[in-house]
Amino acid sequence: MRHVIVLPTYNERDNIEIHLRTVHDLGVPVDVLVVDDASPDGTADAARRLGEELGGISVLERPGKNGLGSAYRAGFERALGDGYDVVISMDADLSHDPSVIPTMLELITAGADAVIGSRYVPGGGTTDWPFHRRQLSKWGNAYTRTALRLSPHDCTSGFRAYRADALRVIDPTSTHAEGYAFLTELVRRLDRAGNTIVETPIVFRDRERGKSKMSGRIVVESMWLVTTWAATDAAARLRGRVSTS
Ligand SMILES: Nc1nc2c(ncn2[C@@H]2O[C@H](COP(=O)(O)OP(=O)(O)OP(=O)(O)O)[C@@H](O)[C@H]2O)c(=O)[nH]1
Ligand SMILES: [Mg+2]
Repeated sequence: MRHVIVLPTYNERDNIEIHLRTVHDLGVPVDVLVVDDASPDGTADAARRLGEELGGISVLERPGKNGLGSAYRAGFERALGDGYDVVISMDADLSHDPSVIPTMLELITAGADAVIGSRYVPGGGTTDWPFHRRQLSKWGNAYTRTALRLSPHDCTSGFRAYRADALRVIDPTSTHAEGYAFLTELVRRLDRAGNTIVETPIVFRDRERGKSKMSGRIVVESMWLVTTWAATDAAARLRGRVSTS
């Protein structure tokens, strides 16, 4: 089985080296595809230098900042085109602990189509986040789960592993979301396509270095898209169909 981590980055120079070294030191055979949006702080160059030293690291550079959803679409397209069997996604700001990766891969081997690193199952959580961020994430997830009738408790976690064949069927390149709503869009599509989605607990740490790219605009996008999808689902149910659009 060939594994790859798709790692979107924007101005993560202070985090990327420690992240890539930690992944390398895990001793798990996994490549890394850094998807960088021309970070002005030189993140892409730092990743390339580490690639020369450690191997197994490639950098997909895009001309400018185009959003997390778009970075994932480009990274997943490249990873699927390159023939990997398992695609892992995670943030590059050290919020996601790479030591969970072996558990995720074991769960895929045991039959899961997708594994979500979840903050909202027993053993999971968040540390250091200010009160308002914790509430936003917790209630945003509760709304998403209820409105879309999804079983996972954490639909916006970016730390995941996917069986490549499951991703191919739902075609991530045809998604639309600009921000982290992309993650909900994928869970919804995976669920509607009948995939087995399991959760494994993660403790999410707030970033210590670099700036957050979270914005009011992408929060509004997420709420708007979830509401729109819920309405589409309700209309489809009335017609006796399953909606994935
Ligand atoms: N290529 C690319 N990466 C991005 C973009 N926006 C965010 N990222 C990266 O995506 C990962 C997750 O970002 P987010 O969690 O949405 O934002 P964040 O800046 O980490 O903010 P916090 O939620 O406060 O941690 C990080 O590695 C970011 O550097 C973007 O527009 N393009
Ligand atoms: Mg982050």
